[in-house]
Amino acid sequence: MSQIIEIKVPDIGDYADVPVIEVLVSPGDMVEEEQSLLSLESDKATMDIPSPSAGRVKEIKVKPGARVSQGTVIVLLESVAEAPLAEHASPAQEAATNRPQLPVAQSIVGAPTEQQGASANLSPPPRPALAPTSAEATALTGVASPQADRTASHASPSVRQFARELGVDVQQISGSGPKGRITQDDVRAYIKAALQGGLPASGAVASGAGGGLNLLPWPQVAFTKFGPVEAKPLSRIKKIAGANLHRNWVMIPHVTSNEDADITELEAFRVKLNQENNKTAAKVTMLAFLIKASVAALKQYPSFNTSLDGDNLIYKQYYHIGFAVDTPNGLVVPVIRDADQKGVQEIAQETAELAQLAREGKLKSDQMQGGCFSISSLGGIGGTYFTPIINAPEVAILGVCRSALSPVWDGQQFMPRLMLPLSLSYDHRVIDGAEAARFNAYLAAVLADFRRVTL
Ligand code: CAO
Repeated sequence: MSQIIEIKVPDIGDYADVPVIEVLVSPGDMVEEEQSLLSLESDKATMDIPSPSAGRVKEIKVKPGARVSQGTVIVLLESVAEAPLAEHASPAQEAATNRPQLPVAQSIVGAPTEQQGASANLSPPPRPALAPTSAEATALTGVASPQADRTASHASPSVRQFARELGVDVQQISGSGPKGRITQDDVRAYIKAALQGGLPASGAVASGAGGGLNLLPWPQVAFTKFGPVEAKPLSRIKKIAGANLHRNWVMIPHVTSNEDADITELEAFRVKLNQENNKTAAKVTMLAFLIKASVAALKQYPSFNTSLDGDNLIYKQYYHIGFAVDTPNGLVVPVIRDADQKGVQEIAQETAELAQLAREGKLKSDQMQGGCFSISSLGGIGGTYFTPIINAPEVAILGVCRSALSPVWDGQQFMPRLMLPLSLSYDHRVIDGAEAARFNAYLAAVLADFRRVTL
């Protein structure tokens, strides 16, 4: 005997008028008890509404975009208790049936978040919402995807629809909007990266094939619960630099190799030069020597002066060196063009001018383009070693910290030597560890005896 059941939105806590963002079943579908029927998304949480019993979907009463509250009728279900689901269900339905019904609290580990807090009040417990059904994931990849480790993504219905139209799994996208919300630009950036070969097919993650990051959503913390706070927007430079740094950190397999260069003689020479210089000449800086020494090392080890382009390595025959400048608005990297054709004094003059323009926010975009290799010098500030992030599409970056007098064994005794800590981060897809150690050793040798630059 079959009967028609009106399925209504259950108690969803304090939420009302919550938008339906996805209807997960169609009329005629067989569903099992607890199978998700549709997804709702409030500004705090996403949740799936499960079917209270097994049966066949007779009619769907809501469409994506409709707003529902507790008690709204969403589906008419013909209960067919005796119907053997396995015989009736299509493969897609089976896959959808396999969609895990974990409460969010179970699917997210780590510190509790607002999202978890919100979810915890919901009854029935919300699902790891809005993951595409297994059927969708299968369609994308051809591989059925266990989703027990999937977590909720935040995106508006229009962004979800946009992503669906393009065949993108929003679960794979990191949101850059408020509270980690996924924007249309995030979807576009994801597709762009995927097209450039930087990302795996979206299903590879779900299928456990080893690609992608499959990260938990960003923790949503109500900081005001813990004390007074003030929200300030990130500067434009920070936003742009942050997105670039993030991409570079995630997409490039970094290794950092450290070395100490004995700059005792070089520093004495630098000080002497500055004493001799007339007042109009720019101060000769350690940075200018480092740029010149880096050019010598790039010439000696040309694989450091390359960029990856698919399966090709582009070897550059020019030497444009970028240097990081710390400005009130964030980090920028102006570029000294043709550093191989310039003297240390000229490089010092140019770095000073570019750094000044950077601090005044007056750098033109062409003054930040075309770099082959970058130097990030924290020497004037302090530190010993650090891990600079490679400035893609370059393949290496040199981090420099503060030089310090150290006791160095000369074979007979310890001598006080001025040692400069160097940290070379390199793209391990392009450069091997031994090559990096050789590059560093060569660079240190040039800095120890700057006459080697002429070789
Ligand atoms: N060890 C010891 N002292 C150093 C040094 C080093 N490696 N490098 C510079 N100094 C000293 C200089 O001798 C100078 O001292 P005096 O004022 O007594 O002459 C002082 O530090 C300032 O140095 P500088 O005027 O030569 O400037 P700089 O070349 O060190 O720095 C610039 C220029 C643009 C690199 C710097 O201003 C800057 O912005 N650095 C920060 C870069 C950054 O943020 N990197 C992190 C990016 S994250 O990867």
